[in-house]
Amino acid sequence: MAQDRPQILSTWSFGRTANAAGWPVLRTGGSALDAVVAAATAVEDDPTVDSVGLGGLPDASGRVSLDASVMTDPDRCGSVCYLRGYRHAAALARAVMEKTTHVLLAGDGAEAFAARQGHRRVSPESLSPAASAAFAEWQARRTKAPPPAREGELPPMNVEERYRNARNEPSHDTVCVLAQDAAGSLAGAVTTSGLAFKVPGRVGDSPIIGAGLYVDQRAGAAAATGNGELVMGVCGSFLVVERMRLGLSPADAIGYVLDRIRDRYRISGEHQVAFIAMTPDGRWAQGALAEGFTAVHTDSD
Ligand code: SD4
Repeated sequence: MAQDRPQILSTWSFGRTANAAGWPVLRTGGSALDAVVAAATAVEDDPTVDSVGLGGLPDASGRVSLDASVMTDPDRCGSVCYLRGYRHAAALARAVMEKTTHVLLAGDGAEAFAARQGHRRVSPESLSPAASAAFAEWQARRTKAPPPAREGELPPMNVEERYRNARNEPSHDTVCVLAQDAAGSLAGAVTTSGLAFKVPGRVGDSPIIGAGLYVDQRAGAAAATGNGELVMGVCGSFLVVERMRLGLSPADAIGYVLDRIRDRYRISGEHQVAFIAMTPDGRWAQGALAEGFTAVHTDSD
C-alpha cells in the first residue's frame, strides 16, 4: 500500500542513535532496507552501547558473539549467529540474504563468509573497558553464589543492577529497527550481542526468522527484544504479524503475544520481553511484559 510518510521505529534508548542514522536514508527517498541496516550499523559502531556489536558484554567464557537478522518478506531474509570477531553483523545478515541461497550462517562459517565479504576481523577477546569490568564483577559474584541448578542460570542480581535494568539502561538489550519507505515497503533489522554472560554457544531469538524478526509486506513487520528464550517458544514476531494479518491493530497483536508468553512461561521479576510492530498502512505500536521499555519513532514530524 502506498505510504507517502516514511517512518522508522527502533528499540530502547539507543533507538535515537539508530533513527538518526536511518531517517536521513528514508527522508531522501532511500529504501526501508537501506535505512534499517544503516540504523543497526550505527548502534553496532557505538562504543558506549554494551549490548550490541563488539562493545557488548561477553559470554561466560569472556568472548563476545553477535546475532543479527534482516528481512523484507518471507522469501527475502538473512541472518548470522554466533559471529565472533566481526563488528557489522546486520550488514552481514543482509549479505547472506542477497549474496547466498541460504538464510542463516553460524559460527565459523559466518566468520569465513564475513572475511570473503571483506569485513575486517577484530579479536573477539578484546573487550571494551566497561565490558571487561562487568565481566570481572560477574565472575566474582558467580564464584560466591551457589552453583546454578541449570547452566545459563545467572547469579542473583544486586539491587543496583535491578534498578539499572528497570530503568533500561542499555545493559542487556537488542536494537530492533522497523522502517517503511516512501514507496510503502517495510523492512526490519535486529542486531545484538545477546544475553550477557550466556553459556558459550547460546544463540537467542534475534537471528531466528519468526522469533526475533518477521516481515511480510502483506501483513506487517514485528521484532522482539528481551529474554530470547521467552520469544523463541512462541515464534513471537511471526505471531505478532499473523495476528495483524487477521485484523488486529499492532498494539492488540503485541498484547496477544505477550499474553501468550505470560500464559506459557513462568515469568519472574527479572524477565523482560518487548515487541515493536508496524502495519503496511503505516500504523505502529510498542509493548512489553514489564515496565521500562522504550522505543523511538521518527517520521517527518
Ligand atoms: C537475546 N533478545 O539474545 C536477545 C537479547 C535482548 O534484551 O534483546 N535482550 O535473547
